[in-house]
Amino acid sequence: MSQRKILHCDCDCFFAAVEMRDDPSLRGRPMAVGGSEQRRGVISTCNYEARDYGVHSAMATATAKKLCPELIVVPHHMDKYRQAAEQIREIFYCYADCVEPVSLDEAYLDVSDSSNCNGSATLMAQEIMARVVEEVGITISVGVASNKFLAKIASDWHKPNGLCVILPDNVADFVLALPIAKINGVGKVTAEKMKGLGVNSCGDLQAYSVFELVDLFGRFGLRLYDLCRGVDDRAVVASRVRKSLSVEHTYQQDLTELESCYTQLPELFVEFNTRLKNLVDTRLIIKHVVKLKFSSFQVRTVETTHNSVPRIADFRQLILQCFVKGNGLPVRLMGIGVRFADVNDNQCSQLPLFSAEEIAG
Ligand code: TTP
Ligand code: MG
Repeated sequence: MSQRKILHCDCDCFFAAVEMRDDPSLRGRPMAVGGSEQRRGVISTCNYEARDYGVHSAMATATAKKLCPELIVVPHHMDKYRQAAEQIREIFYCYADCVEPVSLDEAYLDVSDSSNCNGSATLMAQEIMARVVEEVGITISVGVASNKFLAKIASDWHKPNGLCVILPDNVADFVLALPIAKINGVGKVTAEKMKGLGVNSCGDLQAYSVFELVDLFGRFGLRLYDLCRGVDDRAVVASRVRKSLSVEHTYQQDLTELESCYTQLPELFVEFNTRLKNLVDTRLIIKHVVKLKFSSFQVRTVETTHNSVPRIADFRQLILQCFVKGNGLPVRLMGIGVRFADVNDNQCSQLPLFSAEEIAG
């Protein structure tokens, strides 16, 4: 198998981050999201200031208040968390067709075949982090590695707002010192058993043969044999049909005129087409979309209902409409894309593959 490039992305203190975004007075003070003490509620999550006091997820709010009397506990706003998660997922889809959400705030991306950022997974990770801050207003940590096991450990390594890249050449060294508790599936009981054997790191575990590990840990022993060597062949499994496809670019120098936007369009269009062609051919287009971000950082989008594969002229028309909304402000980012229907939605047509003429046209 050729070297894969996997990203694991996990928002920092997700529910709490959304609450702090919407009420900046909560920033810099210990706060948590959870049920109230009076109703025997529990903490769903807390910010990093509260973690310094020992507060953590699933702790009774009453216990948390004992550890940290000044803790501010905010009730849940699930709609806001879902909306933020949706926005973040759309960002992921700009970098990978293969996105496996694990929970609201966490996903694996297989970017092995992505042409973004000249194929650099590290640059993609940096862009994703910056876009989540800018577009959603919270921070996310990203791990980059050659498999899911290492990528997940990496995303946790420099949390919060951290990026950790484990290059293939460094895997062997990295796992040698890796504490066994970092292995997903090694809970308290297994960890104790390992410690009893003098095993504290993955390096220590490597001294055991696969037979010995199966003897000691049953079926899990097979997996442990691979994991302690940094080996994990699990695929990233895309869990849903994507809802949209778009490409966008932030320009080093703002585009001050409509004409400059038109000049940049062909390059964006070629990239968009390349990505669209890579999708399976049963996808269903329902809308064409153009997004412009102006120098004021205001974002405007224009979309039209269309069942057809967009041509460059369609996007030119939408750019014109969108540019007007900026009241003459220069454009710092331009994006073009399409939205797809749900497979059951019958107001759409099947997406034909592009011909060379269409791309040229
Ligand atoms: P996590 O990613 O586990 O935690 P987190 O994002 O709050 O913090 P970290 O910076 O360590 O990643 O969970 C994501 C969200 O899921 C979390 O914000 C709240 C919710 N959650 C619960 O409601 N109960 C729980 O026990 C856990 C662990 C999480
Ligand atoms: Mg998280």
